[in-house]
Amino acid sequence: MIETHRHGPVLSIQIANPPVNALSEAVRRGIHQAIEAAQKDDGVSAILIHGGGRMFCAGADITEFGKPLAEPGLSTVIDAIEASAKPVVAAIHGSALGGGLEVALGAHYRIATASAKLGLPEVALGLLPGAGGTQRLPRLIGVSAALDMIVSGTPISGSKAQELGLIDRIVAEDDLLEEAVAFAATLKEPRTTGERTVAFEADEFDRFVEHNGRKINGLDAPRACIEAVRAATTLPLAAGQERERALFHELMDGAQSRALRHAFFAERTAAKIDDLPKDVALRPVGKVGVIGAGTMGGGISMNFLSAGIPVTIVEMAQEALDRGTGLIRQNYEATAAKGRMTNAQVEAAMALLTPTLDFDALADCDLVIEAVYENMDVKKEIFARLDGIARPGAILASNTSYLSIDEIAQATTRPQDVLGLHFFSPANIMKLVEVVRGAQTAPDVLATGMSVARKIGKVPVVSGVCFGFIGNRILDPRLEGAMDMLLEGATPEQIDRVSVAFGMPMGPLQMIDLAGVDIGWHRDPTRIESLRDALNAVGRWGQKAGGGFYDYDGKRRPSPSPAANAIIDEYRSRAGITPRAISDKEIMVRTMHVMVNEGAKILSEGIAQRASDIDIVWIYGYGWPRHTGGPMFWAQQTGLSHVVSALERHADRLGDDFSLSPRLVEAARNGLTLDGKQAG
Ligand code: 3H9
Repeated sequence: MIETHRHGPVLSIQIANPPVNALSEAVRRGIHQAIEAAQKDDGVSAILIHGGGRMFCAGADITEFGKPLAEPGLSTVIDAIEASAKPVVAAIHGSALGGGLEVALGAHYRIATASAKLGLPEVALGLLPGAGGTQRLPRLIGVSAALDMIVSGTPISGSKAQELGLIDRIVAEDDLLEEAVAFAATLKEPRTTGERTVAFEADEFDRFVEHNGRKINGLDAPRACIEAVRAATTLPLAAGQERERALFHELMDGAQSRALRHAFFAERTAAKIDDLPKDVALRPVGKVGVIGAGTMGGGISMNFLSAGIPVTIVEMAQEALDRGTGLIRQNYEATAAKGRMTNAQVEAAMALLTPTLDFDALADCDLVIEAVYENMDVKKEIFARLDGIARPGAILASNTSYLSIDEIAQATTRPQDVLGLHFFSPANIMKLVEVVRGAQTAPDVLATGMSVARKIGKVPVVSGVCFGFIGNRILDPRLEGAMDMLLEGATPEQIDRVSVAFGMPMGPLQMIDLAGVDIGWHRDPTRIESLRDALNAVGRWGQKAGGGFYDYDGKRRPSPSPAANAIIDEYRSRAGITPRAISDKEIMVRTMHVMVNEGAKILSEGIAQRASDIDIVWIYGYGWPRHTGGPMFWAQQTGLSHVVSALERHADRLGDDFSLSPRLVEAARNGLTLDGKQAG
């Protein structure tokens, strides 16, 4: 776990714990012993700490969290580094994250490559840097810069770190070790960060909170991070660290951190397909075709262009093609205007795009993604045509949100090459891709679908075939519950408020307004068979039309709509329903608990591989609050028996189609998880 070498008077300590050099027990012990031994070795004048493999160190070993701590703790190790009578240099390449950066902060000098990533991402796990990071970082770079790094959790580059005073020298990666040894050999004295005091302005904390209030509202960890940094300004190191430790343990025991740690591992587990051999060879994807230059097709194309993969985009009419291409450019230019892309990068991305009306231009693509509107006949026709021209071995994907990949695959002579790649809107931004596995999808096609999605920066989750796959299948009972409650007497604001208070970015009705009330509408204003029909008939199609369940101003901000409420009232009385008061509790059950029930059904049908995959779908595709861990984790934490009894209590209002999932009931009764394991 630790390798030590002598380079003349310099002792190098290499962390060798692949893949990420996490600071597990053996690593901590190894560093500690090496530092102690070096103190007694007269031949050693300085010490160098660096990481083997692709990075310095990704921090504490997260798999050890929740277990009793084995000595020495990380703080003990880092305090020993700082207390070393011989100068200690940290040489950083790749990433120095969390406890990894804290080790470097304990060192007396820091050298890094320009592209190294230095960060304290603990906040993303619902924690704070618990091994001195909140105390030493502000002593080095000041309060505001330290708060930025600690509260956002976003890493900075080596170059930026040098500007801030966190890094002493920048060195090319190939020369890192050699230069660090040479530098260490010149050092005479240690230089301890802990002895410094923090310079800050009286209103720095208030300004930070004011500026970041919205982002950190309702979250435990950012608040604790700020409090810990504040302690650094008033207390000496040891006392500050004590405060930091107390806050760290409070967070670690809290529900939010448990949920965020679950989400971290859930995301990585989602990449694994249980019944696929690990060594399945991937198909090469060097060129991508996209059919349809609408909002979805354009957004999907952008992901590939941004990753440097050429895209041929096909439309039926020149006007639609021009509009789609124009929108792609406009999106890129907006990103450049915000400083998140250079103009040269915009041009480089656009240069990879080939817009065409010629379907045959897809002949040399390795992957073709169909992104036209949801109509099975249209999709079948496209796939049959594609079958005639795509090169053998090309992967044929549909971006359908609901329709059967198996039926689409049957329109080709090569169903083994067909799968679903379901992107979420806006497709250039939302990170989720449901990779839909048809009955005949070949293992290498599935594995390539997952790999390509990751290559373009997405979080892929495998789904089996069912109406709506994982995400939309679970969405349906949620939307149905919301619509039914409107008819029974709740207002849109009341229903949505419950979801927003829970932490969702918007409620179910705001979501319908965003997606378009008219999605799937028959377009006959005289045929009014549902509340949606009633709104559509008068042009209340949602945000894009300035009104749906809500009214929207020019900035698309919602306000309660007297017009919509009148339509709801009228529809209700026509349906002969007497309005009643509906409690927030009932809204919770009919918009949230019903999702859990549907999720359990999906699990027993084998549509989702595991409960945590469903969590990832909802966190990345629909904005489910990450700090609750996703719907299935949340249900487990709430208590499955509580979920079951709440659903049972409201069963007579959940519609004739509702049934309790036997898997859910059984798990609740036997104290199991939704994956059928013993609940811990
Ligand atoms: C901390 O440091 C607390 C301290 O302040 C105080 C303590 C007292 N531990 O992401 P990848 C695994 S909190 C254990 O696919 P990449 C990961 O699960 C920590 N395991 O690779 C995966 O396993 P598997 C603060 C870890 O190249 C494998 O390594 N640090 C850890 O895309 C590869 O990971 C963080 O929050 C860990 N710390 O990304 C950093 N990290 O193959 C968390 C990773 O079995 N890590 N694994 O699925 C990351 O952000 C990314 O992993 C990293 C590499 C950017 C490093």
